[in-house]
Amino acid sequence: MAQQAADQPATAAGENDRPAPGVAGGHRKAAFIAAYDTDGDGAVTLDEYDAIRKSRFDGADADGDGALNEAEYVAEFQGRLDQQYADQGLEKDERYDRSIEQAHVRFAIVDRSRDGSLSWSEQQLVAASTFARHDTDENAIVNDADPIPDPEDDGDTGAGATGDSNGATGTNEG
Ligand SMILES: [Ca+2]
Ligand SMILES: [Ca+2]
Ligand SMILES: [Ca+2]
Repeated sequence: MAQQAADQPATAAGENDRPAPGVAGGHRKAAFIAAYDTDGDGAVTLDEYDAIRKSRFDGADADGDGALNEAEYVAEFQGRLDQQYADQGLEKDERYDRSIEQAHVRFAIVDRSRDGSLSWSEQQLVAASTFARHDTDENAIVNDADPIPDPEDDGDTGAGATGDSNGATGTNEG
């Protein structure tokens, strides 16, 4: 009864390789659905996904040149990070700074042409791989029917499929 939980619910510890609470939540389908299910039917279609991404992309494109430079990209990420910290009543901390650093690193990765500019088509490449990661039954809809290859809940899959380039494809998605 008075047992202390060994695993603290605090978000601050133990997830060093994850960007931040809920940020770009590549691994968690539920978070993905919550973030992109515009019409609230419990499923995320490609249309819903693209629409949100496009408006976010356009919103981040401060100078309106149709692409995101590193500052625009990081600012967009930072805006969402700030919101998450505010929502969770967290103070900015080391983890926050690290998340921002990671956003800079991610920009270098997603800017495939390495011209310092993230075009919408580059962004779409990232989006496609992120969506595909959740849409495990490949029907262009992410919903409860998609088996989760992440042994986080009951671990009956044992797939251990979270090891790929974590964060690298998470980019702007969350
Ligand atoms: Ca939907
Ligand atoms: Ca721009
Ligand atoms: Ca699916």
